[in-house]
Formats: sequence, C-alpha cells, structure tokens
Amino acid sequence: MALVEIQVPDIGDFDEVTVIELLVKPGDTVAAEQSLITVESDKASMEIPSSHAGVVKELKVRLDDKVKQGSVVLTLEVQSAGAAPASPAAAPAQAAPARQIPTQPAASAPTAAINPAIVSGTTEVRVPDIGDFKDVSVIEVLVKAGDTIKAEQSLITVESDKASMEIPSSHAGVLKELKVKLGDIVNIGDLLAILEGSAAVIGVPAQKEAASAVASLPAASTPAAAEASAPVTPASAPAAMPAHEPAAPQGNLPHASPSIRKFARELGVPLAEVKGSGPKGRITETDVKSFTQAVMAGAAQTKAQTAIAPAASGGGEALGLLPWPKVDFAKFGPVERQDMSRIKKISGANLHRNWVMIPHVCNHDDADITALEAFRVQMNKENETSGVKITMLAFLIKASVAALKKFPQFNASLDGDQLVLKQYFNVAFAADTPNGLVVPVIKDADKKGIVQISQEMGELAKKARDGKLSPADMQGACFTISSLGGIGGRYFTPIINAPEVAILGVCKSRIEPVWDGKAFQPRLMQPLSLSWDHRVIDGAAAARFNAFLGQILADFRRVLL
Ligand code: CAO
Repeated sequence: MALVEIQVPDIGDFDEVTVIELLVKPGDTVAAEQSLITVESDKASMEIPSSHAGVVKELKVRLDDKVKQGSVVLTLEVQSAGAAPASPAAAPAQAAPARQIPTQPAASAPTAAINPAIVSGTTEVRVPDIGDFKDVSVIEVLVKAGDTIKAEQSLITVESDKASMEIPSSHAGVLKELKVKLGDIVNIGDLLAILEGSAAVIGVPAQKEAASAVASLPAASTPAAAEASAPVTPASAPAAMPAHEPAAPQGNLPHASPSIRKFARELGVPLAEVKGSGPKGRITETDVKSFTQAVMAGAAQTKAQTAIAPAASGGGEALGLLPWPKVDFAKFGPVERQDMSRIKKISGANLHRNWVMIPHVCNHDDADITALEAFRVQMNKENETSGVKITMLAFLIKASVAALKKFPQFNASLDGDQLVLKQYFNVAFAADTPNGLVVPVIKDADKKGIVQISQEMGELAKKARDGKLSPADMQGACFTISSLGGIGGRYFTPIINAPEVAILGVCKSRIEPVWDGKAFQPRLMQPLSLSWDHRVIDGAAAARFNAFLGQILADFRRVLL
C-alpha cells in the first residue's frame, strides 16, 4: 500500500476555478478515471478524474475552494507505490497527478478551418479549437436569427459527459443564420453561424501556440477571449479551462455539473425548472431527485405555471409553446408602460397555475330569484337588520353551503391520490380592489345567519379595498363565489381557486320572460356559472349542484330542510 496525492491536472491556462461538487468521500473506493470533484468557471464546468485506482484517505479540498493546476485534491491509498497512472502517456513525472490534458491539439488543427472567414459582408463563425475532443453535443442554443451578437457572446453550449461549456462568437454582428440546432453533434471547424454587419475579428493570432493547453480560439491572445474559449473534451480527455475568476453564470444554462445535467437528461427533468439547493443555487443530484418525486406526486409546478405574469414574460416555452410575441408597440403609436401591481403579479401567477393545472369545465344555469330579491329589498327597507345592508351575495353564500353539504365532493381538495373531504364550510368571495383581485373568506358560513354574513362581507370588502386584509383573512376557503352581479354581464368562466375544486360565478340578474306552462311570466333570473375540476367532479354532479342551488335561491325555505 502506498499513499498517492491526486492533483488537479494541467487543465489549461487558467488561474483558479471553484470546487462546486465533491463526488467522493474518505473511505470510498475509486476506480482510475472516476470523477473526484467538479470544478467550474463561469463558462464551463468539468469533472476532475482520478489518475489511479485506490481508496480515498483524505480529501484536501472543500466546496467553494479555489483550485488550480497542481492543487492536491485528495490522498489515495493505492496498491503499490509504483502503481501506474491511468494515462501513463499523459502523466507528468511528479507523483501521481491527475490525468494530464493533451497539450497540443491546436497545432494539428488547420488554422484556416477555425479562423472565421469574412465573405462579402458576412462572417462565418466556426467551432474553435477547443482541445482534443470529438463529437460533443449542442445542449443549448443561446441566440436566434436576427439577434445582435457581441464579440465573445456565447452562442451555444456544448457538452461531453465530463464537461459543459459555452462557445462564444469570435465576431460581432447580426446573426443571419444559425447552422446548428439542439442535439447536433459538433466538432472543431464546424460552421456554427453566419453573421452579417460589422464583423471585427478579435485578435486572431498569426500562429497558435502548440503547447498551449487552453483551447486556442482565434481570440486566445486576449485574456477576455481566453476566458471565452471554453473547451470541451470527452471523458477520456479532460478539458482545458478558461482563465478567469468564476463569476455569475451567463446565458440561461442552469447551474449544474455535467454529470447532473446528464442525470437530469436521462430522467427527462428540465433543469431550468429545478431549484438548486447547493452553493450559489447549484443544482445537486438530490434536487433533481426531489423534483422528480414532486412531479410524480403531482406537486411540482412548472416554471410556466408559477412564473409571475407569465403571459408577459414568456414562459410558455416550458409547455412547448411558441414564445410570447415581442412587439415594438411604439412603432404603431404612443404607448405608456406601467408596472404590474404586487397583487396582480401574485394573483396572476396563481390564476395561471390553476388554469393550466386544473381541467376546468363550466356549467351555466339560471336561478329564479324574484321572491328572494323582493324579500332582500323588503328587509333592507324595513331596516330589520340593525343597519346592516343584506346583500344577494350573502344569500348566495348561504345557498352554496347547503349545496356543499348535499354534494360533499364540492367541499373537497385533491391531495395526491386522495380526496380531502372537509367538514367545515368556509366560503370565499372575490373582491375587486384598485390594486387587483383578492379573495377574503367567510369562515364557518354554515354557523352564521344572512345578517352576520352580510356584515362580515362588508367589513372584509372594506379591508380589501384599503389593502388591510391579513393572510388569515384569505386562508382556509372551501369554495369561492365570484360575483359580478353589481356590474353586469351574462355568464363567464371563473377560474377555480386551487386547491378548491369548484367556484361559482354570478352575473347580473334581470327580468326575463319565463314560461310557467300557460303563459310567459316576468321573473328575475340570476345567471350562475359553475366551474368545476373534472378530476374530482362529474358533469352530472355539477348539473345537479347548479340545479339544487337554483331551487334554493328560488325558495330559500329549502335551506332549512
Ligand atoms: N344581480 C343584479 N344586481 C346585483 C347583483 C346581482 N347578482 N348582485 C349585486 N347587485 C347589485 C346590488 O343590488 C347593488 O345595487 P344597489 O347599489 O342599487 O343596491 C349593487 O349591485 C352592489 O351590490 P352589493 O353592495 O351587494 O355588492 P356585491 O355583494 O355585489 O359585491 C363585492 C361585493 C366585494 C363582491 C364586489 O364589490 C366586488 O368586488 N365584485 C367584483 C368581484 C370580481 O371582480 N369578480 C371577478 C373575479 S374573476 O376576475
């Protein structure tokens, strides 16, 4: 047995990179070539493999440590001091370093193949010499035709099984045509894009340095360009890393190591939707697993479903939809921009999730409220209610409680495979406020009379308008009523307020001719629109619920039965 130090190999012309993942721990048996840690710059991440097989004795780096070539990663107990490194040809003379990076790939690549050609106002951008690699896949396309591209701006991200990195543009210009798409396999010299417009070449060296371990992008003579020249290697040939301090990741690539990306791809997990719990929000294997479990349990909310004001910000891509149209409205006339209110942003995100996740069906019906409205008006006129104005909405809440009692699946919520049937009756009502829609809740509506409900509603509606509702005022609802009765309209499709399973929309009542079997009678008819979650409720039950509501509203004595 001998103790061998595994060092960070020559991974190119860089100062320091950050350790973002420890893949082994003391006591682990590792095979030669097995990845030990993941390091990252802002354009690339790669796994550092072990040059020897053995048992990990001591880890010499911690998460977030900065390392560079020669830094000791760990000590390894190997069979004998003379144990051959995994890649003897590439290993340097010193004791047991990690695998060496091939240091001369650039020399063999024909310069003409990687130097961008400027052809009659257009410029070809090709895959630069990014080291000794072959056949890496395009995992992300960061630009589209028509985009104005800056020199060094990342165009695509490519990935091998040990490294992922962004490939920058060697030129500035307008992207005329992108020559690669997601999933394409690319190699050095492949045509990536055609730019037009001003296309200043950034520092093309006359001759590339054969010994440079940095993948020699034409721009490698400037530090910034070297930084951008993120190389790729397959598992058998570690990548060169660009020279710079790690910074905030650019582009849209989620923060995750190549192996996590691969793992996520195997499971079909969209990494962009996974919340990273690692340092600086990095996505770990546990995060990917938790996301999968949450989706399986039906609890995960996709990015599109939770995005704030998603219609405006796009987000439909997560559902495979076309991106939201971007229009320069000012071209057609003067415009003014306003920020969405906080309430609108929050309610918008909730409404969007509910609309997307709940299979809504809506039944429309009418209730004859002629007698009920006459009674309400009479009560208010006679001031039988100690100054409290009794409202039609209070009757609707009370009638809904009776219907919820008769049809318990409406007073329920879905929880995974289970239906939670509630034995309390809290009814929410949508209140329009200058800042947006809020939904306060009348608690235990079954235990309260019409006057008390009217009074509480008045208080809650005032609090809502004054922006003084507490979270408790808006929690615990079983069923919601959205009344536009004071405003107008005939019918509409209210959106269910998850995790409730139904919502009643009410529009303005009006006198209509109703056939009583002998003649048309003028009756005050109340339009009812019931949206219901078809996962929980069947159409027949919904029709019965609406019909029952109608019967109660037509003759409120039925509430007592
Ligand atoms: N048919 C005809 N008239 C009705 C009615 C109905 N169904 N419901 C109420 N009205 C009339 C009332 O008689 C009253 O008229 P008067 O002023 O002449 O007495 C007027 O409309 C106001 O009614 P109200 O004081 O009883 O208030 P309300 O109960 O209708 O509404 C509240 C209270 C808080 C629900 C309401 O202010 C509100 O915010 N409504 C909008 C809710 C909403 O935006 N829903 C949409 C959600 S989806 O985006």
